[in-house]
Amino acid sequence: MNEYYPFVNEPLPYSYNALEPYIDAETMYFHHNKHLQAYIDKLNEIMEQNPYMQQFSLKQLLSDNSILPPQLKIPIRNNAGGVYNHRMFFDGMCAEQNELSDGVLKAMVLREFGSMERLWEKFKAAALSVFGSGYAWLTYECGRLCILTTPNQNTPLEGGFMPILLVDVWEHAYYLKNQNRREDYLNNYMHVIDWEKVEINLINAKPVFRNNGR
Ligand code: MN3
Repeated sequence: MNEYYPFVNEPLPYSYNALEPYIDAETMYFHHNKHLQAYIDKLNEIMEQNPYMQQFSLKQLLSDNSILPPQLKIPIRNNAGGVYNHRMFFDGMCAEQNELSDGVLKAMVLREFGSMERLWEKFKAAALSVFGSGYAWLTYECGRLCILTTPNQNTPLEGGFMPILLVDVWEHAYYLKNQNRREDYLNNYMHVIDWEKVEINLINAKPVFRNNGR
């Protein structure tokens, strides 16, 4: 995926109806083709008007807001966040149910949560606890897995946490199929998590800047 301006909305790695019956084609189409596209268009517009920003990657824009002029801190957080979060969300799902196989991630989950079921319970509880629009995340930081939530399009990157899994709990992610029933959506989402991708994200997790502002 292109990490630098100009950003492009690349096709999903599966068809719009691939995640049915868990997530419907209409939701996937609007989410990818309208919502993510709007964030990409707006981010490109900001970057076009502020050429100095074009040297930074998407992750860099989100990891250290001291590189951003004051008037761009919120627009970049919202729109670069909207691009980063949606790309990771769509990329982290797959049509073929897959279970986490033995490996580095499973070992960490068992050590820190006791079981996959316990991890999921805690992750789901976090996702249900988000007030309004936002995300629940599984992140990696300093050798530990950590579940956290963010409002709006904020990312854990600005806190130095490296995301490996996220779920979008904005209502647009589920309203067409589940209306206000966020828990139904989460129970469906569980079936389309691409655990192989989550493990790859863990293996590749490293700070964007050497000090990461700390
Ligand atoms: Mn969304």
